[in-house]
Amino acid sequence: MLLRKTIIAGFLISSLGVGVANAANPLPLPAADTDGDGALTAEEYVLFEADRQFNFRDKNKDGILTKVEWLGKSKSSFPKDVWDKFNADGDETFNADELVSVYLWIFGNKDQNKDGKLSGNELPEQMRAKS
Ligand SMILES: [Ca+2]
Ligand SMILES: [Ca+2]
Ligand SMILES: [Ca+2]
Repeated sequence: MLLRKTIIAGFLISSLGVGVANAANPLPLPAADTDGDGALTAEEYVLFEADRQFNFRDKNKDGILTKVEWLGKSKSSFPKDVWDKFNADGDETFNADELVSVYLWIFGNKDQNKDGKLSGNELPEQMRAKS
């Protein structure tokens, strides 16, 4: 099971790496929903999304997510606000702990009924199961 997850993760990363429309790629819910119950727990969401975003944003693939890489070309103030809020140690990089905090926070915002899971309309649009 662990090996299978590793393979799937590797596949996702390599396929995301060459795409031009990374952020817009439709991501099937099953990729993140590791226990297959149709909902995402905080752990499922954060592990999947933090990993995906890290690989997407680490442009020079040095395994370090710098402030410049995090901010990207976005014109909105959101990435900057997130950076200021979660760069706990005040350096110029987002480490794994900080990134996990970011996505836990985003998870909390998405979990509107506060049941600890994302389901139905709470899921990111591209992760919603087709009905
Ligand atoms: Ca699940
Ligand atoms: Ca980097
Ligand atoms: Ca930091």
